[in-house]
Amino acid sequence: MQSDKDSLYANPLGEITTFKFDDSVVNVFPDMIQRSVPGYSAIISAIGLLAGRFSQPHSHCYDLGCSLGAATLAMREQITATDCGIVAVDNSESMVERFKLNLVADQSKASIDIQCADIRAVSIEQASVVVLNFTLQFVPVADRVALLEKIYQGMLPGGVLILSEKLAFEDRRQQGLHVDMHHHFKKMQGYSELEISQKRMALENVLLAESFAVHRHRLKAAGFDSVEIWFQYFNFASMIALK
Ligand code: GEK
Repeated sequence: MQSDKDSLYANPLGEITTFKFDDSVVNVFPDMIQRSVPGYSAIISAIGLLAGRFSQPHSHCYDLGCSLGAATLAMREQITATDCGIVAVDNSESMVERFKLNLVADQSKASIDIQCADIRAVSIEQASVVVLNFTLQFVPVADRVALLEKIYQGMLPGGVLILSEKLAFEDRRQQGLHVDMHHHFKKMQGYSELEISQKRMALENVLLAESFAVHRHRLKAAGFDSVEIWFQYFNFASMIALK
């Protein structure tokens, strides 16, 4: 996907305002997420492969917090089940408008329905695949269990939830190490110390990371009895929860 280079935090900002998924972010988003989330491309490709395996005939696949639709497009390429459509949801109007503008029809079997809505308010029905790719971390902690319960209730037996998140670590040394290594990763991707620290401030209280133990406990409480991490690169991980 084409993208401008992310330089939103390159110059000293007098006041750091809270991070928002607005037009300025949308313009640089593919570059930003690629250079900020270790393993992002590998996760996107694997989401496609998982959708190929888990999508069921006469079902829906959901991409919740779809941004510009990278996971949706990866799923569309791999879904072969009949009457299996993708529902892509994001509450940023800027994201949804750009995704609709970029979306071109192709020969794929799966249809794509893009909705501008809060994922806490959408209904989940007949779901064979549900993707929360770095989205739950932006949902208030108090609302997370209800959202996961709703997803579980709306899923078909044999369905999969793919949950990717920035992780926090209960062990202080592990937390320090992973934060530090992510910082080095971003430097290697060309971000300056100033960009890294201003972005960190903008995300404070917006991106709320939790430990794998907390995620697993909550997923199990929501009904998923089988939960594992299938991918991890420093403090960025992707989990699979099976119904
Ligand atoms: C990808 N999944 O490229 N309802 C709907 N959307 C929301 C909500 C909410 N309550 N909260 C946040 N979002 C994508 C990347 S980005 C991750 C996901 C990142 C949306 C928000 O508008 C943004 O587009 C997305 O979740 C998070 O695979 O930027 O680190």
